[in-house]
Amino acid sequence: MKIGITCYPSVGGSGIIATELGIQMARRGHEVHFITSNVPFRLDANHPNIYIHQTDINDYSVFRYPPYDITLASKISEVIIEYDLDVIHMHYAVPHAVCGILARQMAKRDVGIVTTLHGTDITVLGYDMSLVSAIRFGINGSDIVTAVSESLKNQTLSLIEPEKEIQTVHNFVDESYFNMENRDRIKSEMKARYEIPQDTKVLMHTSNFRKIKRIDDIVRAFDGVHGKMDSVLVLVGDGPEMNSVRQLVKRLGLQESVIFAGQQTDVRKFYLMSDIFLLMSEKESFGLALLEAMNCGAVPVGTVAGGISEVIQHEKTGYLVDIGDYTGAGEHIIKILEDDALYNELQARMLEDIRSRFHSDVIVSQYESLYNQLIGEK
Ligand code: GMT
Repeated sequence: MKIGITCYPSVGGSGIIATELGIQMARRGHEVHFITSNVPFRLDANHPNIYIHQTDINDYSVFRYPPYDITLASKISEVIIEYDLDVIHMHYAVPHAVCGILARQMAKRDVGIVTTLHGTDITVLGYDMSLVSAIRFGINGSDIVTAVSESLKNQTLSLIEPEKEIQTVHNFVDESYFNMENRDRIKSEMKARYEIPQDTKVLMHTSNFRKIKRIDDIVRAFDGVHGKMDSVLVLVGDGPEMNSVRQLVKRLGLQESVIFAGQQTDVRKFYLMSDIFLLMSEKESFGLALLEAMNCGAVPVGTVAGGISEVIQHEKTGYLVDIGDYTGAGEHIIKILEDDALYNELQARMLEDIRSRFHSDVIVSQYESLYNQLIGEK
């Protein structure tokens, strides 16, 4: 099969899933064309069967805004024709599904369009009335639409009211990279690097520090834990809330115990160092970082928001609390960290659960059969 993929190439989970899916499809022998504004993060150039087509978004002085969507649609249409693509997979309803539909019209080719909804395109943009028609158009005009969780699917149906059926295809983890190999050694090296005593417990969070991530709640949950046990909080990433998080850490007198590690290219080492991974978001369609951290051995504590409760099975593979319940989160963490037997049971069950529900082979095969279904219909 010849597959085109368009996504936001930045650090976010949607770009990571799109990239990893492309790599896995290429490994299965398909020809994969990334059509993006930049080389996707986590895509190194050495994959046979992978082609990268970069769009140059020119900033002409006559335009107030550079025409990203039109330029991209034009590039996708060129690649459809030049490489005779069978399927294009668009990640995000707006703008990418809309670009895909436009590209197919420009190319005048019978290329199938699969669109995957990742969250922000629905849970944030879906409330913007100026975009609802475009989102609905992108969904209805695609041949197959998937959402990364049941929760996102249901939110899309009620907010956007599309005519198209939406199928849930969960995200997956790249287990060849995010796994527990050398956990003890790397944990000890990382602790030495950050001057954390070897017996100190490590809590961790990583994200793009947007308001919806409620990182203040993570700091407050940590405050509760730190008062009772020897622990540090490691925050990886950067974003708009960074200053206010730093101020809260100062106000609570936690400067010595909170490590701001900033943006990192190798987040795996941080997962391996961590005992607990926290995700306290108020909106979260899935929470890919949870899967990555869990497969590296960190036990998760999260809120019930969106798809988080599809990833964590409460009391079986981690713990869930209501949005804003940092006290409850802190109490769960203390309980887990004080009881080695409970910790080990949770860890074993979560690894087993990821293997059965979120294994890359299982999910990549689901996408592959969707592509095949479209080709069969041509
Ligand atoms: O979480 C973010 O802010 C990044 C965003 C993105 O578009 O990359 O992530 C979304 O897609 C990920 C991959 O499907 C999901 O794991 C995240 O939960 C989702 N983010 C939100 O719904 C806020």
